[in-house]
Amino acid sequence: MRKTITGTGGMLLIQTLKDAGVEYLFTNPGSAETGIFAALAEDGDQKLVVGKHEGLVAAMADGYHRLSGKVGVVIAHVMGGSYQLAGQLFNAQVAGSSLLVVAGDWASELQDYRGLAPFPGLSQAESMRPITKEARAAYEVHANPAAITVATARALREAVTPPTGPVYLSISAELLSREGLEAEIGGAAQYAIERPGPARAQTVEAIARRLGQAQCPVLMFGDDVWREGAQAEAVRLAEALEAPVFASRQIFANFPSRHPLFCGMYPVPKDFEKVTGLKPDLVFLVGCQGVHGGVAEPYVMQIGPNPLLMGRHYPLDVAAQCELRETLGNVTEALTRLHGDRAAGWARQRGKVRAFAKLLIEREENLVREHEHETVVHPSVLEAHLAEMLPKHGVMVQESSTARTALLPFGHGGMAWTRSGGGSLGFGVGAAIGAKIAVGRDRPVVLSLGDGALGYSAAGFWTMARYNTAILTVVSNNESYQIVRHNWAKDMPDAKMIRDGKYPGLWLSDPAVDYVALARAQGVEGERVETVKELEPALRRGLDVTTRGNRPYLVDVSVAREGIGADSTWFQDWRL
Ligand SMILES: Cc1ncc(C[n+]2csc(CCOP(=O)(O)OP(=O)(O)O)c2C)c(N)n1
Ligand SMILES: [Mg+2]
Repeated sequence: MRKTITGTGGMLLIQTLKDAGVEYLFTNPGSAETGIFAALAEDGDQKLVVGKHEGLVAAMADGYHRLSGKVGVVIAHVMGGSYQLAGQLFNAQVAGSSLLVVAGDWASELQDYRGLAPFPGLSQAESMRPITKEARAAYEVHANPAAITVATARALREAVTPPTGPVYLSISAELLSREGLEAEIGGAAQYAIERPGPARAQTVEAIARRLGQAQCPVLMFGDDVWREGAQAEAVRLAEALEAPVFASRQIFANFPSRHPLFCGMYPVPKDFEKVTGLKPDLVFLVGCQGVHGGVAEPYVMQIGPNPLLMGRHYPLDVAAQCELRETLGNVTEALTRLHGDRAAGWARQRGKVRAFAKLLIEREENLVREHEHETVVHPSVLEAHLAEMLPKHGVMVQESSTARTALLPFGHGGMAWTRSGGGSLGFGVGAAIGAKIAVGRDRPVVLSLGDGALGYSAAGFWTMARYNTAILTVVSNNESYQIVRHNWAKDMPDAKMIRDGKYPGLWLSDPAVDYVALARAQGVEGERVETVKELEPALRRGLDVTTRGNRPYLVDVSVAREGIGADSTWFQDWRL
């Protein structure tokens, strides 16, 4: 129903958000948004979640969106604050997260520069545009109050329409606090556009025919499989085909990581052919944002609701923009219909695929056995403990580059899992808070992050304590930016720094950071683990405090450094 509303610009905005069902506002406030906060003080229906850095705030909204499916709404500050938010908005853009960022705007025709506002000649919305959905979804409202409600409804709709992504909305600070404005809002406008339907019958047939003819079809399930809740259908297709499933860089566990057909990361490794005797001759990408790197298989099919990144650097033989649940169901059904007896033989013909998947797990289990009696916690030993102890109905937010996870049961039937997407560090703490707000008290949330990653969002424990988001934080503390050391050695194996074990900028100790004290100073209790013996009791306490006690807790685990340069504690030692 349409209705006319009156009040300040801030009230019009808050009313529109409320009308759209927005419950939480993630924020770091400033004085260009006076009108918004004045409106909130009068209304008070929506829950504010305050973060002490904009990066945290954006990550909170993103974590909330990912686990709730709802739009994460951020009230941010003008240019200076918005730029501080940019690293995490970048992650949201890559991930395709539905976020709405609203900021006050000090642009004025009389005075073209004001502190914190964009430099003369630039506009705030334009400055944020490259990190919005498709690098185009940044809007501004300057003069017309009626546009506040229209632009907000439009931004919410943009954020959830495929390709989904973050939208930025700049609203004149003066309009936000001006009194006596009038605008229309209304349910009749609706906030969503109906999504694409299932693929056409002839496309389904073409896909099923080729899948059935392939000697070894490779399946890849992307994040739209998770978003559309098509994980069960993905499993059924893989099982009907007895086909190997690989993952590309993705932000959700779209296929169960402990399923006997899950074969690890794409591209298909060389030893796959050796172990299975099968040569992959077709790849079927389902709901993926494309592939990172090359595509080796000679035949490529891709389906999903978002065509933006389909076939950008590889050919497409069959491709369709469509929803996934019903389409996958239809493909599976067509397989048996079209291939009859042949279909029954696939399990035998590709029986070794399960052997390959099993080999990956066995390798990991052997690593655990090799290290379980050492005093220092090896990453594989931490992994094995987490795999055994974490409840299956929980959620893991991961921001740890070299922590191991092959043994953890993520995906359909196991834990929900998410990671940043864009790789811009500073995601973890905020995202875990948002995720916990989304899933509520009954589902445990575990944040697994590196010591390096933690440094980018170290002010977030205060938010955890303030709103009592009972998250178990597990730090893989190797006192270094370990993955960067590994990457440098891969990129320049003959460089002097690699030969001498001198890695500038990667050693994070000297002085060591006391992460337990860091959390405690902000209201979150925790403990440090230095030996394998202490690990299990500490994790048990952590799980107990967070689940039964409903309070956040941190376990800072000192883990062994691995790989090249593991012994190097060198740093450029100069001081004033
Ligand atoms: C915002 C940002 N700055 C810098 C980097 C580069 N970078 C990638 S991984 C990494 C180190 C991560 O260290 P840690 O979280 O301790 O994980 P580890 O590799 O030690 O397991 C850095 C600095 C980045 N990805 N994002
Ligand atoms: Mg580290």
